[in-house]
Amino acid sequence: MRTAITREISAKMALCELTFQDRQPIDLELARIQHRQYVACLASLGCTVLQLPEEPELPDSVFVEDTAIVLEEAAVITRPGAASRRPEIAAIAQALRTHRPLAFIEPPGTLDGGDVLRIGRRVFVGLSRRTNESAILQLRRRLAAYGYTVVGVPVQHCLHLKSAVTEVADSTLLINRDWVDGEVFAPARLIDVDPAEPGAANALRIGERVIFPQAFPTTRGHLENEGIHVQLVDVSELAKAEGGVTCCSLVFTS
Ligand code: CIR
Repeated sequence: MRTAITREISAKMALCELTFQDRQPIDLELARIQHRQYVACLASLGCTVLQLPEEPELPDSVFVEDTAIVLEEAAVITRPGAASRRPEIAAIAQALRTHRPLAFIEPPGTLDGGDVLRIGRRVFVGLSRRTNESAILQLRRRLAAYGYTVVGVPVQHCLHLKSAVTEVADSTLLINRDWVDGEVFAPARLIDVDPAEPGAANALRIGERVIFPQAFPTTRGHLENEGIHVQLVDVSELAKAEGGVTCCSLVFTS
């Protein structure tokens, strides 16, 4: 059984944090429709969706991935790198409390869940604008008890590690090697994004399928040529807030 925690879009999403993109008008109504379709997609792939209510005052609160790392043994509540996002964690900790024992990233650590890519017992953590060495050290100490190795990975030109690389099948990664070095993930098989679609590495694996944005048809072809089953979603409005498909849910086995 898989559970997916999601949260409804904030009425103030237009005031979201932006780092690598210019601000563009966001059609809130369309964003909400797209988000409902994303949630329906999760449900159609067998997830039990736990949709949290809107947090009207927290513009980025739909991007729940950044607030926690959920492993089988425990959940680590993050301390997001953008101060505006720190109030997002309270409701997430509340929602996760009944599913996992909780641990917390403490100051001066900052960490966004979008920087965390778990592959088996290895946990790769992007050293990004949002995530720092202190948080990586804290995570390493916490997760060593459960037998995980935590590896810091420099990323460039993108917001998070998972903007640059995600897992699309067992030991198979979709990657933009201009943004992250592929060698640290050896021996994983690497599928490259199309050079004309640099933002295409963010895919959300649910079992044997991958939720993937409609906006990247050539990379979609690369995935399908490698035997990956793709479930398309239109997330154009969420993308204007610098969000992708992984960031709108926290998926874990229950
Ligand atoms: C932010 O800058 O924090 C949000 N506007 C976007 C967060 C996207 N999160 C993710 O990809 N994990």
